Amino acid sequence: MNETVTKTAYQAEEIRKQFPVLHQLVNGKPLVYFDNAATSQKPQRVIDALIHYYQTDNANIHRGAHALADRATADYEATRLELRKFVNAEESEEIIFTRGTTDGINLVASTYGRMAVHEGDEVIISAMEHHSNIVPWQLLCEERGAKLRVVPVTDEGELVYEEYRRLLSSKTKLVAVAHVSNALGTVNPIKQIIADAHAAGAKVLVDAAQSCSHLPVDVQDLDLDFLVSSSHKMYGPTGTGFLYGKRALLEAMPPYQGGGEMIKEVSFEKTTFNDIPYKFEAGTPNIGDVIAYRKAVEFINEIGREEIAEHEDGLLRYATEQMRHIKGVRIVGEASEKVSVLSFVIDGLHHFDIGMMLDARGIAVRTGHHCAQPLMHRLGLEGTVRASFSAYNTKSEIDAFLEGVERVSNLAR
Ligand code: 7TS
Repeated sequence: MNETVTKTAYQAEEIRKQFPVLHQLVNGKPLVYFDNAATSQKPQRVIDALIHYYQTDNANIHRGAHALADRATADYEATRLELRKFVNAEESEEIIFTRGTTDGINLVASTYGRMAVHEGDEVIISAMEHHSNIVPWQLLCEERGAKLRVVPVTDEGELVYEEYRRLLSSKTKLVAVAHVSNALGTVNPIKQIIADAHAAGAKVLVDAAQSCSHLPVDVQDLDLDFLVSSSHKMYGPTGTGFLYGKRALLEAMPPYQGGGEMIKEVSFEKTTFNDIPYKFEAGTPNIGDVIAYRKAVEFINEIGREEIAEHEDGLLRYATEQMRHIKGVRIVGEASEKVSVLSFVIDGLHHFDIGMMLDARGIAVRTGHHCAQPLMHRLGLEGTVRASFSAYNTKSEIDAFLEGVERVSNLAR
């Protein structure tokens, strides 16, 4: 018997309809939103969930003895269950809500870091990290008398893998690396990075801020120790995100912040801490945004990450190919594995000016160092123009962008 699998065509136009913000004119032109690596737009269901919470369920969670508190608690915890599935964690207690990626990295640096990193130890990061995956480790290393080691990158924007292997040693306590570079779109070989770190006896934190909404991430398959991400880059609200940590590690770690919710019993003599995940969720959390976050995950799941990745890859390939024909344009970041980010410079023009001229045509991009100054320094640049694509972007938007870039580039010829 022949089984035919029919795949439905990707419906970018249908997906766009779910995003009210996309349907507007900017400077008299239809908005082309290519600043998705900074933050993605939100589908109507996320906005509705936020309004619904404040209109009908607003209450503090885990403590009230009334219907509203029960509903809010159930919805808040439902997001944790959804995220457990999303990253394939073994248990939902391994998902900790944070304010976002930065908060998650600081949490791990302040707790696991202080517990495991001592004088003479080493923490490895890469030269393509976002500042939020550099500075917390720098602070930790300074405090502990430890050394921060940096894996260099090639001109194409890939890790120099042999150098990573060389840096790993029994002194390495932690490797903290981005799954995807926000400035270049490089996808790092995290499975191999994790396996090599484990062989050296080190734990690994993966910064998935730029990958979660584009690529499947399976923490058990990766045997990952810590994963951090932000809701707002995954079609969800700002102000929340999550940390995944292996149960044994989270249980061994000291608390991050002290306060309500994270305790079992408090007396002036001794406080006993709550179980995970609550041990790391001191104080009233960002309830409404966490609740709405589930709708964002649901949106991604409905389309499918493989489908989203394939669509974005098509856009990236098309845009990259066409950009090569535009005089004066130089693409920055030519890694063999990339997702959704096209960084470039134009000879004779400052990136800020390019951004302003594109904005005048309704095209939103980011310009500058992208919070990755050491990477820009390595590449000999002050900054780039970055276009970053998402599930709702279309080929005709790329065409509008290409026309804009060509016009802008012609000004310098
Ligand atoms: N790590 C990476 C790889 C990121 O891209 C970002 C944000 C962060 C960490 C920090 O995330 P936050 O949600 O805690 O701020 N990146 C960007 C960007 O590329 N443009 O604006 C923010």
